[in-house]
Amino acid sequence: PGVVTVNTNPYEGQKPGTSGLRKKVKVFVQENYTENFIQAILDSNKDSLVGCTLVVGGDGRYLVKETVDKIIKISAANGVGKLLVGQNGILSTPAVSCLIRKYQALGGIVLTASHNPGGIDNDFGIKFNCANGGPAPDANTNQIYALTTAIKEYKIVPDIACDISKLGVSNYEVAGNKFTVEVIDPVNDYLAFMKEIFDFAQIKTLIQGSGQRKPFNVLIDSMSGVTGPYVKRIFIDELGAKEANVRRIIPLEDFGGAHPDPNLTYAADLVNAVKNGDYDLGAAFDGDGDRNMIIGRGAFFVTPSDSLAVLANHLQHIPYFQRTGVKGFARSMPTAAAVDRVAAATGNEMFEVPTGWKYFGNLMDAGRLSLCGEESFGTGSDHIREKDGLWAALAWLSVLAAKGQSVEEILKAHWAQFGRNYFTRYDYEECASDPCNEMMQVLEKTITSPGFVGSSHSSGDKTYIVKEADNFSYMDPIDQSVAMKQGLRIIFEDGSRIVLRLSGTGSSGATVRLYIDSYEAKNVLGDAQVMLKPLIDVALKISQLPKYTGRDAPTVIT
Ligand code: VG1
Ligand code: CO
Repeated sequence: PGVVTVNTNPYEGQKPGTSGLRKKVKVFVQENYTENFIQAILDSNKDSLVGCTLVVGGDGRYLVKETVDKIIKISAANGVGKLLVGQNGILSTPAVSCLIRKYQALGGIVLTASHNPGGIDNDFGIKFNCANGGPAPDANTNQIYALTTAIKEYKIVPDIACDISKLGVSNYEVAGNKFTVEVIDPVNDYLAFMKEIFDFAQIKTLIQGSGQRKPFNVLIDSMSGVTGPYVKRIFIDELGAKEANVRRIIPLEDFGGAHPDPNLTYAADLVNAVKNGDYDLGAAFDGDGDRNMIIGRGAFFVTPSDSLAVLANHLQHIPYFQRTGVKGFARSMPTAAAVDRVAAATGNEMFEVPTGWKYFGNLMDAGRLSLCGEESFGTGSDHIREKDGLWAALAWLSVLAAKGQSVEEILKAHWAQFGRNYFTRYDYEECASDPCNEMMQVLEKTITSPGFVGSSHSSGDKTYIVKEADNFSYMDPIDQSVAMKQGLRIIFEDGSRIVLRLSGTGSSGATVRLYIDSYEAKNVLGDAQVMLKPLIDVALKISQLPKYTGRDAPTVIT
């Protein structure tokens, strides 16, 4: 087959956000829109492209298959040596990361808009991951963006027809070079890796019950996202769970019309099922399989910040960490600081990075970070370079098996030992962009003005005195790269924090995220919404959020 060069014009706005380029499907289907972006990704790797291997797959949403086809044709034309493609275009984000590392690929192209709704009227996304398996760092995504603004042509081999529904290897000759597409089982390599990391026999005994212990009844919800086939193989085929222990395990192009985001709002039906049923643990994953929500019996909710801290405190129960040792912990800035207390107690290094998994990669590559997480239902370790929903559920089951306690007992023991960081996040989704940008500008000015540090703010019988306030910036300790303007922070003298930032993953309008974190050493059994009410009031007052957004209530509360 022959290479064709197609003239094209740049599109505005192909700037990757927190995690890749995410837009409405109708944006991606514009003539050459997707082709331009793929060519820019390949051009950003020009020096090592010829003969390289790339991993390609996505979360099963609408447009994944068509886009895989375009990637095959454009890769062939640009000298790529081999593509590893998930069957039917299916690969979870953590599986892509695993495959890139295992097969020493140059990188991977992940087709997902994660937790955003899918289908013809909803979102699609394209993300590039590097050779370490992690999301491309800012320098690389900036370069990709720059290339999209100047693109004049792309190369394609229109005549390659590769059936990605069938496993196997197809070889082509393109301009005298060999080009190979290998369609692989999406689960095999990932499953093999999970079996190295965890003690499957121990988890199976927990789930099936043994002698004096009754079966530990789980309810695992794939939310019609990509984790379905992984959940089936791992939980049913390997760990002996029953069909009744899993839900929504067939990936659907529109996620069944649902919002594949594992939180209390969008996974409310799982929460209700666990609340009203005889379950010891409920877990849900997002569209692309990197997020997780963990709830215990009676739908006892584990905040992702607490989940990170509990796992940090129990890594010795997981075979992988018995082998590698524990090198350090990290969290994103808005994530509650519960894990910091575990780091202090265990003498581990602790890092605070901006929002987005790409900021953890360098620390892992340098051997300084074993476990990290984000408040946005992301937990993971240095086994790969993405957050990993299924890994988190298996990590929890390992801890539960080793401790022989319930989720709630483990949390309560944790709070008794370390105190509790109460945390909540308010999301105001799809607001008008201009007033939100103005709000952030005005607020930044307010909190960085002379006199703001030291000022006191009251609500009810609580008074908070500002100790520090800024727009968070981060210097990577490994390569000294700097990320500026990562979120407005107000830190009070008692350690409580208010954080405000605009989402970088939405596809229309602005989403405002308000994060509240407050520590209590003794009073650990309260209700987070009640405990944090005064701070929330202070945050709404200082930011004037209701005025700027026109909203008197958030879309989602976590
Ligand atoms: C959100 C989360 C962030 C996460 C990112 C990607 O970003 O807040 O913690 O890393 O999504 O997750 P933002 O910019 O919208 O706040 V995923 O599962 O969408 O890849
Ligand atoms: Co995701």
